[in-house]
Parts: sequence; C-alpha cells; structure tokens
Amino acid sequence: MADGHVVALSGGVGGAKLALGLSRILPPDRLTIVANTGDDFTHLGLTICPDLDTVMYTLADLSNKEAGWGLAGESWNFLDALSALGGEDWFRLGDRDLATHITRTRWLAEGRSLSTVTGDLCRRLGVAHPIVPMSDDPVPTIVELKDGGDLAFQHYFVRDQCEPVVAGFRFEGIERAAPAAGFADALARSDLDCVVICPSNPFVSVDPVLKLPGVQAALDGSDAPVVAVSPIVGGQALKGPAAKMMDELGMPRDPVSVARHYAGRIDGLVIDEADLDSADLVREAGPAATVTQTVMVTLADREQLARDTLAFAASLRA
Ligand code: FO1
Repeated sequence: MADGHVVALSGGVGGAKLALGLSRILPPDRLTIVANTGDDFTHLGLTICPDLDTVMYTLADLSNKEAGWGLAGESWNFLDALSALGGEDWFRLGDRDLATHITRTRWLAEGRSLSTVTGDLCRRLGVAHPIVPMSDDPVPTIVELKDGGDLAFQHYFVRDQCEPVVAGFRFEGIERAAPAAGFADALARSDLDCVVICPSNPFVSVDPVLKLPGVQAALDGSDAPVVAVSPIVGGQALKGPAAKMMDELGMPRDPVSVARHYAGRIDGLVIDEADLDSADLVREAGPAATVTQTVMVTLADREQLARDTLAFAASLRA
C-alpha cells in the first residue's frame, strides 16, 4: 500500500462502515473523511447533520450498530415528552444524541464554521481521524417527485419512509457553495494517493459531494485514481433507498448502472462477488472493475474491504 493520503467520501450507514475500515488501517495523517451534508436540516430549531454524526459516532465506536445512526445505549425521554406535548416525533432524537445537536447548534450560532464544529465534536468524542463536511455552506438535498412535488430530504427519507416515487434530485445553493477547506486542501495534496467513494447512495450521498464547484476539476486535475465501491449488491442496496431510486429512475438495479452513473468521474469500481457476472459489463461502461467481498458484517470485513479498495487504487495508479 502506498504511503500517500487517502480522501474518503462518505454518506449514510454504508459509507460510515468503509470509513471505519479505512480508519483502522490508515493513521490519522493519511486519511481525510469527507461527509455529505445534503441530508442536513433544521428540526425543532436544531441543526442536524446526520451523515457527519453517523461517521463520527461510528469512528468513536459509540454508534447504534443495529440502526446505523444515532448512539448506542440511547434513552428516549425527551422524545416521549415532546410527543406528549404534540411535538414532531417522526425524526427520532435520543437523549444523548440531543446533546450533539444542541452543542452543534450553539457553536454554529457563536459563528464557528461547520468544519470547526465537527473538529471540536470529534476531539471531544476521541475521534482522531479528520472528518470534514463536504462544505461549510448549506446545500440541502431536495427530492423531486414524479408527481411534480418537492420534498426536503429527511421528509422523504424518514417522515415518508422513502415511499414517494422520485424523478430526480437537486442540491439547493450548490452553485454558491464551496468545498470545505479541509476537503479542498486534501484534494490538492501532492501526496494524494487516491479518492475512495464509499458504498453510499450515489444520488443523494455522493453526487452532492462530487457536484460541489471545483471538486470534479480537482479530481480531473489529479493523477490520483478515484475508486468507488458499489452500494448495489446482487440487485439490492444493503441499506436505504438506492435500489428503489434506480427503479424509479429507470436504471437496472446492478453495478453497471452505478458505473454508468459515475461515468467519467471514477477510474475503478469495486463490486461484490455476487455480481461477478457484471464485471465485464462494468468495464465496458468505462471504469476498471475488481471483484471482492463488499458486504461488511464484521469489523474484519470493513478492514479487508478497505485494504482491497486501496490495493485496487494502487493498481490503477501504477
Ligand atoms: N433515520 C431514520 O430512518 N429514522 C429516524 O428517526 C432517524 C433519526 C435520526 C436522528 C439523528 C441522525 O443523525 C440520523 C437519524 N436518522 C434517522 C438517519 C438519517 O435519516 C440519515 O439521513 C440516514 O442515515 C441517511 O443518511
């Protein structure tokens, strides 16, 4: 494995799993984890950053491993009391998790950037690896529905349980947003080894990051390979609505669709053994392809996929 710097783009639960695997095999000075902030929203007056929190809690080993989000050992007294008052309880905020949202909201109100707030939270939670938001500017994902309506991301994802039929997505304010300094600086490093796109939802977790002004140009201008891990395995998304979205967008539920979606933006795609038969079709769609186990059940699986992904990137750089 080369000794340069790795940038990992992560969103959602699947992304955090591989981010953890990478953090277990790379020291803090060789890894920058960039989290999607398109899922962020203001709820009950609090600034909620789900993908930042999921990856931060996961690296701090504090996360609720069953749900993939929120904290382990959570209690729900606040939510029960809120519900009794008729408050919005569809977005489940645990008592311990609430401390993170209240602290982030207060620090942002004091004028700290989201990057600074994230760094301060990580320090307090004992996370050594740098986690940065994709941008310090808000870029909320709007889900455009087939019936013509729009939904804020969390209303689509949690309140409406991903049931509405999607027609597309937009990222509000992205034209005016800038990559966070920690993200842009990592891409500009002369020792950048590779960029890993974790197995996150391509449409709502990865596209917001890649479509930020300047990001694609930085990737195109670098000889560091961009390697994505397919979030679709055997026709299914292991977590979340990626496969349902592909159905609704008219794409087959397979890694070839992922390769086509990322066409021109990735050098390699890591696919699961269940999709071995798709490897040549992926290659015809553009990127190099490697086949390995991408389903991460154990910690060892997370570490092994991280090693396999970095080895694949190294083979592309050679
Ligand atoms: N996801 C849910 O499906 N239901 C919830 O009630 C929920 C609450 C929640 C609270 C804090 C947080 O950081 C994440 C939370 N998530 C919940 C996950 C969130 O919707 C993320 O956007 C998804 O993980 C997709 O990235």
